[in-house]
Amino acid sequence: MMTPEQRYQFDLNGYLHLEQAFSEQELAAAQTAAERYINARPEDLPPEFGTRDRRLYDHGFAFDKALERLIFHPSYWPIVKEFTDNKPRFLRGTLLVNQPGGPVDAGSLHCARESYGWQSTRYECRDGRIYCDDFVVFPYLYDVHPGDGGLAVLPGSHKANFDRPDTLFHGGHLDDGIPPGVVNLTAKAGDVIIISELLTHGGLRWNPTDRKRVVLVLRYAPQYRGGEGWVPESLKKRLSPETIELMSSGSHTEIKDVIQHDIVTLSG
Ligand SMILES: O=C(O)CCC(=O)C(=O)O
Repeated sequence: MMTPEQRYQFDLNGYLHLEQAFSEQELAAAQTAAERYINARPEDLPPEFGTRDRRLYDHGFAFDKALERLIFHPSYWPIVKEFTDNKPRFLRGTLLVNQPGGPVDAGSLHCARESYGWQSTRYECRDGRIYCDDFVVFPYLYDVHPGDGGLAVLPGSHKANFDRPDTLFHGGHLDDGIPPGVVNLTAKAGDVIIISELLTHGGLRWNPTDRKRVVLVLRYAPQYRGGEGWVPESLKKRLSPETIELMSSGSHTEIKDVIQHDIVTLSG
């Protein structure tokens, strides 16, 4: 179950910051795996892996079991279940990296409502529980300090009923720094930030010249929501049966086996 505190904060803000969600061992294993991916020579990587821009590393979640395991992490597994009314589907997961010498530029404000239309995405509360049909879990593998840059959000905008006027928030451009009203979320290594895709958000320029930001981007939706083809079939042979099940689509009534477990351990 989500705690009342988590529910109140997510409903109010459209995001949740879980501090120190991972154990030291989990974090160290995830960091080692991410470094192995980031530092690999392209020719040494399996064909499904790679990066076109040194910012988004394809299918990062599948690179190593230490990362794949985070799909089910107990600190947010109850949230994944609640948001989807126990019918979740894991869609895909890249590894997002801002590194000195690589792409560090700002990205503009956006959200599912603005990109795909107001009908595209739902956020509702019923019977004391939250329903959210498009959300992202961001595990942070390294510290982000105030002033570094990174994730910027417009708190409460997941419930906006009007179009965002271009005259507000620098027209959504984040190149000139953080507009008044927009909040930079700074997470420490081992923290997790969860957002609704209805929350207006973007990335501020990454400022440090001696440190990188490494964040796993795990995307979830209900199992009956459409969409295929994000993950190549050939990648699936690397994945554990529990992950394959969570990635499968399903009907409005089917309950996946994996949902019966509070703690999901990868079996293969
Ligand atoms: O943390 C960031 O850089 C923002 C990520 C973002 O905008 C997104 O995933 O859509």
